[in-house]
Amino acid sequence: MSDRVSTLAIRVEKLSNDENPSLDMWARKWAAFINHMDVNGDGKMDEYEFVNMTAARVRAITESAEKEEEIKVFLKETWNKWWNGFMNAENLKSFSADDVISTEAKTRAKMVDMQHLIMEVKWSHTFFELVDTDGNDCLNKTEHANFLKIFRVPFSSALFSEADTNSDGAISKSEMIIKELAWVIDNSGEGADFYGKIQ
Ligand SMILES: [Ca+2]
Ligand SMILES: [Ca+2]
Ligand SMILES: [Ca+2]
Repeated sequence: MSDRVSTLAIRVEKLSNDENPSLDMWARKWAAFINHMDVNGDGKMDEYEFVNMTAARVRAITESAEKEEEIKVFLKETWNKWWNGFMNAENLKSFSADDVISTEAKTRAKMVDMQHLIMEVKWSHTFFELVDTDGNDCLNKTEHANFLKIFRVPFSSALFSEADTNSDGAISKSEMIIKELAWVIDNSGEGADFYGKIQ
């Protein structure tokens, strides 16, 4: 590589980071999420991985065929209504982290749509209720580990502490919902590790 070319490469890299500091966070969050959900390792999350395999993990944790069916309907609806729209596809089969990263501005704008935010609240609320086995409206470490297992994320005490915003040793429903919303819409590090430690 000539000096001129390598200087240019450094400049381009620097420029892109300076111009859009949020891109890194967005990219890292989505790379981590898709990587966890990509069971067959083809670099994409397909509909079967998102809907059926997630529902199967819910069944394994709750030991309930009824809950598996309920969550399957919810995930299918999410895929059809939101992911088709975000990816601008009528019959979306799969997408990669790069697809979400390259469409950041448009996708981010669609995600702050009020109806989408309502769905996100329902999303975190639904998964919270599924894993709050003792029904005390708080998640202990075992229950939080089960939540993470649904998304194929290994549990760690660090993840639990981050989610437990007020450090009272339990994750309340509002802590859960606020962190999940932050993961979806915030540009800063807030909620960034909600679906596992980002790289
Ligand atoms: Ca895959
Ligand atoms: Ca509980
Ligand atoms: Ca707490």
